[in-house]
Amino acid sequence: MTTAPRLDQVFDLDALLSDEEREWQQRARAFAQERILPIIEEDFEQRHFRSELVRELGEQGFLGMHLQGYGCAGAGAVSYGLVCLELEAADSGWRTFVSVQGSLAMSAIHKYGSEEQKQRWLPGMAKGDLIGCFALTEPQGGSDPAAMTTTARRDGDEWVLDGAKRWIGLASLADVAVVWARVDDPSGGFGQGGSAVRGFLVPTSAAGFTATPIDGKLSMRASVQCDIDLDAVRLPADAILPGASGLSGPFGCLNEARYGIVWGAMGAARSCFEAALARSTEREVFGKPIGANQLTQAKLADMMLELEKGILLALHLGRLKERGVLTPAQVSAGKLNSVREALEIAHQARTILGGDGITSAFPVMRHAANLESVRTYEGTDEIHQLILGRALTGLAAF
Ligand code: TGC
Repeated sequence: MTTAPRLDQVFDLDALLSDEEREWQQRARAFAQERILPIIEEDFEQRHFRSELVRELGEQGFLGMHLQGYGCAGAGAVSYGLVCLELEAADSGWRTFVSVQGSLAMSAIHKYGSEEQKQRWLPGMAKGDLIGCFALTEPQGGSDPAAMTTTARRDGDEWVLDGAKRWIGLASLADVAVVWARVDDPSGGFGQGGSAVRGFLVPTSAAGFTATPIDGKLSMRASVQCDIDLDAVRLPADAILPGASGLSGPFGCLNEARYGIVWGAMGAARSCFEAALARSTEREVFGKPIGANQLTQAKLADMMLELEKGILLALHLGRLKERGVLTPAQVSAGKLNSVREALEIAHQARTILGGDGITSAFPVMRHAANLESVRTYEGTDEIHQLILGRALTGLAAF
């Protein structure tokens, strides 16, 4: 019997990484294996978010790690992607935490905040002492933020926010919410006239702010997503993010989070593939290991190809991002491909595991269930197909 090459030797990804990138990956892999994997099945079963791990993520340097200054690590895009991959190999919920905190909430403050806002929030968020959330999606749906109904109006020296948000990760645990709201007050100090979507930093202790965890989730059970109610929340004049006006503000942050998913979903896929591969040599049916069957080998080969191609695409996009030339349409291509293929790999892995594949003895159903959320948030498959369709034809179909 010939010795099988290690999975990571087939396309030799390691050879394409720098020492620093490999170090970040190893650090994240060790964290995932030592701190998340031993407890994740129980947390998923019990619907428990283990908040004590947040500061540990900060100590590892993972929170806002792609940002410069303010206590952030200033790492490259590929290093950040590799950390996302390793965390999501354990559970999508923990990669989601790092995405919401770093790519969404911290990125919004870093990109669009005043110096005072950055100093106030970012160092504590990088350490994991403070948690942020990003409130864009509303109850009527997440695909069309332009239909936003949450409003912010000026009342003397204050802003008053009214509205509702849904599916907001971490909101009930957060210290600060980045809330996107429609400002329909030409005299509101912008000199622009008309209405514009603007971002506000809302301390979650503010009167009128309520976050309620959403029950009944069969996916992402080890993380928290919430409804938010904003009932005449009063904020000081300087709560507005000065650097963002219009939907390009929140979309600029979504680009960051979607990029993390391009890598992260491949981590979930890798775990499913590894479980199926190991099982294929251990379990015997019809007097031989199931991996000795041609149909099983065909499945394994196709899973490996999509996994490795997905990782290479993520790496390519990461290199473009580091050069500052990554476009939103390219991010859409990556998000669409990674999550779609990760789900297919999870489903194929389940078939190789047979009936045992539906139990928590293997991580596959948990990953498959989580990936249904990942497929939906940060732009559904259909939204990313339409973004690509527009890029190809020049015609918007939404
Ligand atoms: P349109 O409304 O015409 O454009 C508005 C402005 O935004 C600009 N823009 C972008 N800028 C940067 N990056 C991008 N990816 C951008 N996409 C659009 C655009 O150029 C325009 O700028 P300006 O200066 O001309 O005003 O929007 P559109 O027609 O370009 O886009 C339509 C569509 C459908 C593609 C867009 O609405 C879309 O991407 N929809 C999906 C939104 C989405 O992903 N929602 C899910 C959010 S996930 C979430 O909220 C949960 S957070 C995670 C958690 O808490 O767990």
